[in-house]
Amino acid sequence: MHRVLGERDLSAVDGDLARRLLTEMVRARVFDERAFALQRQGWMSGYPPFRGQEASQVGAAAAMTDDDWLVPTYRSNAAQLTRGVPMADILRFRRGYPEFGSDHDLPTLPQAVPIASQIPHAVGVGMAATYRETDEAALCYFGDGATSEGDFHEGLNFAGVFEAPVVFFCENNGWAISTPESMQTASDSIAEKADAYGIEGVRVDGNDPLATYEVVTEALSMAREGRPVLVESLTYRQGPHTTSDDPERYADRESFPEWRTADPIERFESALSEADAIDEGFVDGVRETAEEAFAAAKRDAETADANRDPEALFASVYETAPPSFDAQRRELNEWLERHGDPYENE
Ligand SMILES: Cc1ncc(C[n+]2csc(CCOP(=O)(O)OP(=O)(O)O)c2C)c(N)n1
Ligand SMILES: [Mg+2]
Repeated sequence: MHRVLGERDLSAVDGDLARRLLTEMVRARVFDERAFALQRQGWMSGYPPFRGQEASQVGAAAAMTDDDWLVPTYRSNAAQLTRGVPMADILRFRRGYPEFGSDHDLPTLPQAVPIASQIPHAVGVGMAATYRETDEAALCYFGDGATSEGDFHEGLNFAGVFEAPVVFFCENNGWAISTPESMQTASDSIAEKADAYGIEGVRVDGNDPLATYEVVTEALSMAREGRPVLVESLTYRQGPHTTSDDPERYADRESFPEWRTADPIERFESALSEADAIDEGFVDGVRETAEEAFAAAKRDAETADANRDPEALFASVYETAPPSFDAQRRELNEWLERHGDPYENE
């Protein structure tokens, strides 16, 4: 298990990096709290909170270079924010807009909702980078539950055979909705599954942002040399699966070790404070700025309501669309003509 906090003298750690990671984690936490509250007010139909997974997501995303591809899931909002995806884009997406409508041109795929479907996509992105002889790599996020899907096995197998520059970043947050990790696999770890595909597997303390940063930095550089890596980031989903879930009915937090369920932001903040790497008001200052940014992003997302274009769903998918895709486009347009825009009368 790779760890930094509590095992290394933090005075040797790069202070700018540590402050950047803490800043991104706090910004992501504010986003998560505010988005959750907006869903409760009916502002969007559902929201999957990532509370507890900030160190895991931010540390890994911060390790990417500007040209690397982020391949996120519905829960990887903190990774997207760290990558530079505007808050308003994520809010618009959750309010029912296709993510393709975004202004940014960062190399990121849209959030995948069908479990593990993004894993073969990430391998395709990696293989394309190899064919084009670029130095790009893909960082693919997915959950512990995704490792039971065929797409996971097919993707890792392909990556191993074709030496694709991909880092498979499995956030093991203890649960796939109500299925505990103990029911997900009979293997001792998810990381060891890498052996079956001839690639490297590593476990990291996912509540330690410096550890996830170090592990993913090294994994991305191995991937660039044609050595894909499976990283298992051990973390914990502190909240419900989504705003429609009631974890009180199944979650037994006590059966997980304390380091796994501990809050990653409190833990990092106190470590940095002890190492004199941050001033007393540091986190409050970041919070305040993030609250303002969120309020502006919400206004932006609401302004976009007037410009909603369902056609945008079909943009950016194929250069030359197959007939089945055009048929889907016609079907949607006919449906809209008959029923109108379901959001229009909100
Ligand atoms: C192919 C597919 N099957 C089932 C679902 C329903 N579903 C949504 S989330 C989820 C659990 C996923 O758990 P995990 O991979 O651990 O990710 P986490 O939600 O914990 O981040 C399931 C089964 C789905 N979205 N896609
Ligand atoms: Mg999970």
